[in-house]
Parts: sequence; structure tokens; C-alpha cells
Amino acid sequence: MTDDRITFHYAPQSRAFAIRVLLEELGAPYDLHALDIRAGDQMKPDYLSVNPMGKVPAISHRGIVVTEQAAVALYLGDLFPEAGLTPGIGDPRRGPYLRWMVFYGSSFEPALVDHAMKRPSLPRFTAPYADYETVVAVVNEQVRRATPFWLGERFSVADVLWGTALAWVTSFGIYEKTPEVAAYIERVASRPAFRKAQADEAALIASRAAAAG
Ligand SMILES: N[C@@H](CCC(=O)N[C@@H](CS)C(=O)NCC(=O)O)C(=O)O
Repeated sequence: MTDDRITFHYAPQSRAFAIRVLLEELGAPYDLHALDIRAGDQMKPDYLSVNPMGKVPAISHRGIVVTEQAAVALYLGDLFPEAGLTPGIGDPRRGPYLRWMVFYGSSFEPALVDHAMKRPSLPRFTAPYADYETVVAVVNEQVRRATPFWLGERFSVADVLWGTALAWVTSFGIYEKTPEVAAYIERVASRPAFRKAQADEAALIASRAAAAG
């Protein structure tokens, strides 16, 4: 376990929520650096020196920076092996774990965003994710297999990523909330870490609203 603290670059109502849930799941020591991305904090020089993309989430730890939601989640899971949320090398779940963590950023998100924005589809051998329908079918099949969790019986970092992702894409109406998807989201969202992250986020939003008058 690491004793040194993590600085978590975060903004409410963003993809950084998954990392907040994960930090709570892991019981990780962290300091919150809360940006207001609607006010443009992410484009100020101080933050661009952390992440030149001007995006959250990111973490700073031991003088290094990790950006990209899935990479941050993988890094944190490995940092706290005693939490048991990361299938280690040699665990048969390791391959599926890595597959689904990377699939999220390289196939699922691009497919959903392209589809939601009504971008013309590319020929399937050119598109990095084949096609939208295939991505949805593959993810829905995995949701059916998630009994109860993404990789089987044991909750893992993959559940934090996929549970939070499916929660936001269904709430935005860009992914169908089938009964199976709804039940899976609920299995992740009913956990104390998710509830705490949600309550802390709501408190931050309320305090900003009060400060703005
Ligand atoms: N590929 C990045 C995407 C991160 C991202 O798009 N974050 C949004 C919030 S949901 C952001 O920081 N937006 C601020 C901006 O684009 O100016 C990841 O997976 O971490």
C-alpha cells in the first residue's frame, strides 16, 4: 500500500466521477483538486502543465502524472493490490480485465460519441471499433454475462469503469437502458463507495451554486 498521497484532478459531472468512486473503493489517500470546467479552469496554464489536453480526470503521484480515465483506473488498481480489485498477472481474469479496460476508451466511447453526433460511419475495416451496432451487441452480451460483476463473481476495477460509464451514457439517452443494463448499473451504484462519491459531488455542486448566489 502506498502512504504518499495522490492529487486527484477532478471536476463534477464529468468522466472524473469513475476515478472518485475508485479512490473510495480503494480507500486511497488523496487530495482533491476540483476544477470548474464550465468556467474554463482546465485551459489555464497551471492545469495545462498537468494535462496539456485540458481534460479531467488526471492524477499526480510521486511526481508523475497519469491522464486518461482507463489508464488512471489501471494505475490505481495496481497501486493498491491489497484491495483485491485488480486481477494480477497469472490470474485468468487478467486478459479479460485488460481487454475491457482498453476497449472502453478505444472502442466504446468513440462508437457512442460518433453515433450520438450522427457522424457518417466509416467502412468497418477503417473504423477502430468496427461499427456501432457491433459495439453495442458486444457490450450488451457482456452485461448479460456480468453475473454479478463484469469479470464474474468478484467486483473489480472494471466494474467501476463500466458501471459508471453505463450510468452516464444511459442518463444521457445515448445507450439503451435495458433491464439487464439497469440491474448491472444498480449493482455498482448501490455500493457505499459510489454513494459516497455521489454525495460528495452533490455537496460540491451545491456549495458552488450557493457561492455563485
Ligand atoms: N479521453 C479522456 C476524455 C476526458 C474528457 O473528455 N473529460 C472531459 C470531462 S467529461 C473534460 O475534461 N472536458 C473539458 C474540456 O474538454 O475542456 C479520458 O478518458 O480521460
